[in-house]
Amino acid sequence: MHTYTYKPIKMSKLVLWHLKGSPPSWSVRIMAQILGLELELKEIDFVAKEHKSPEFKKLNAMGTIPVLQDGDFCLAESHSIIKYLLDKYGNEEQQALYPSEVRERALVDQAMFFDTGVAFIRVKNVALPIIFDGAKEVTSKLVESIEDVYDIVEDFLSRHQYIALDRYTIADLSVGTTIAALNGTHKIETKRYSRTTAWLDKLNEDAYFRDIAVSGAEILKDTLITMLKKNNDQ
Ligand SMILES: N[C@@H](CCC(=O)N[C@@H](CS)C(=O)NCC(=O)O)C(=O)O
Repeated sequence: MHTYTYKPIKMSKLVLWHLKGSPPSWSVRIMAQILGLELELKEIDFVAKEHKSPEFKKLNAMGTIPVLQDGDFCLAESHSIIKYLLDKYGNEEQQALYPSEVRERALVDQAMFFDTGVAFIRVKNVALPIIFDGAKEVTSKLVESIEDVYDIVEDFLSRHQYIALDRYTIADLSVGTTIAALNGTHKIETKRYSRTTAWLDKLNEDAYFRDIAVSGAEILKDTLITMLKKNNDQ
């Protein structure tokens, strides 16, 4: 008689340090939903600067969120985290979200780096001075910098149906969450940015995007409005 050894699939608990009002955290959570992964969410106290504490910096010296812990493996930076989750846990069909064909991948990377190096910086330039430095308004210069991002997104979308290619990729996830956040700060003019509006509507058809990014953008917007009011009352 044969004896079989039962070998469970090895999967460590995935922990995500996040914040409900943080766009890069939304993109990681949506990616996890797409892949059917359960995340143990640990929310940090952003206003109390928990992300700059020595304890947190042991996880991520950059002092930014999100941070993923997969067993003893720790990774910061949402774009790296999304790629890691897809590489490690995505099935063959899901791998198409980050294509292997050289030029397709380059276009996805272009949009991902645009997100991390340009678009998301504009969210930070608006939010951090309001949260930490008592800023009393979103200046016209900041509004211009947001419209500059909308112009770039509109241009990307004039070349392809989605942000990088003619199909949905991980870049839509990253840029989409950033644009959802910016839209909460400075509303996208439908007529001027018709392609961006239509693309965001398409992203919103997805329940995961709606549940996490749209509700997260409301939380971020409410936080900023409350802080602006407080800064102006002082
Ligand atoms: N490119 C990074 C940006 C992460 C980031 O800046 N997160 C914000 C919160 S939404 C943060 O931690 N800000 C604190 C800081 O920049 O000091 C990513 O995609 O993970």
